[in-house]
Amino acid sequence: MERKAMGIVAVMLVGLLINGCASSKGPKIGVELPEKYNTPDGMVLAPDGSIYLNIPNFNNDAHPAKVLKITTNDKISEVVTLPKHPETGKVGALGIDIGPDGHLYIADNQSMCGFNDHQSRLLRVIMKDGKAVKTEVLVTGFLQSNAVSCHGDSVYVTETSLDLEADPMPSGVYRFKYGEFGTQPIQLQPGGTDRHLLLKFLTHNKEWRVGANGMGFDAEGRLYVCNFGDASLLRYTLNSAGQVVSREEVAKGDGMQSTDGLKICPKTGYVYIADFLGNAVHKVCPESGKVTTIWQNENNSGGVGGLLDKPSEVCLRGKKIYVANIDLPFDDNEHDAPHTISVLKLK
Ligand SMILES: [Ca+2]
Ligand SMILES: [Ca+2]
Ligand SMILES: [Ca+2]
Repeated sequence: MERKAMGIVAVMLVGLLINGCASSKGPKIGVELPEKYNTPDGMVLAPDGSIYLNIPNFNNDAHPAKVLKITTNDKISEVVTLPKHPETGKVGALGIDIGPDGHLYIADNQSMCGFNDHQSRLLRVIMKDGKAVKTEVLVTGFLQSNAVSCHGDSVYVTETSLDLEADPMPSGVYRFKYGEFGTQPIQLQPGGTDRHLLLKFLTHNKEWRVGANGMGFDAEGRLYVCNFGDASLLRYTLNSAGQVVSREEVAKGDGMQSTDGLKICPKTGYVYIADFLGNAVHKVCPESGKVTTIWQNENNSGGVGGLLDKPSEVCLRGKKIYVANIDLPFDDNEHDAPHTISVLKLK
């Protein structure tokens, strides 16, 4: 057996040991992506059962950023090629959600492309009869726009840093009402002074200065936000005017090394979280805050056979958890083929 293959077997065994259970519970490859779709990230389940998937292609941006569709039988097709930022020539598509209007709302994180001068944006892909018609710029001036959630009359966007120099580092969530979007993009004021900023919090981790990341609303309309660097999950209760009236730390650490993308099961309220640093997927009980690790395997699995390879996002569909392996070359990880969406079984 070759050394790499032996390493992979060792990693799989570690995965089994951590999980302490049979291999049938482990991840499998749901979708294997060709090189032209080398970096997957944000996902959202559409009303018709397909999943929309952002492909920012950070790892090899010779290939343009795309939105793909994963059909109910796990086949992929292209929805749209995202337009590049006019000044940077890049587009860093991270979070995605679908509005009540059926259009796609997408965060363009320019910081991930190396541009930290408030060039990040919120985009909208206008959809008609399942086809992309055009892409609009709704908001400019984010430092690091990341997750997107459409809820009620507004679209919410996490800003992963409000100030890259500050320590501890502030980050937060912006809120925009659909009615505010006009022919010209909204231009945000920098540094957390803009009136659209709904909430902010601090990240104390000095090594991983990554703040507000994954986000979602539960069936009661409570807002969950991940604080990536502090490996915590926060929950905010909003009043009918949309203002924050309370904040709780639902979970922190307890097996989580970072909290990246999240999705909430609308039936159980359990919060499913991708853990980029831990190379894991966890679920958090909304009542007790208890963290259950659904799957974890060591770094540098390659993603072979469906093993996690720096997961950044999750998406729930039927009895499955889809996991996007962003596979960024950080934290001793190497970007390598295969490029995958892993699938775990949901109990
Ligand atoms: Ca993320
Ligand atoms: Ca890989
Ligand atoms: Ca890798």
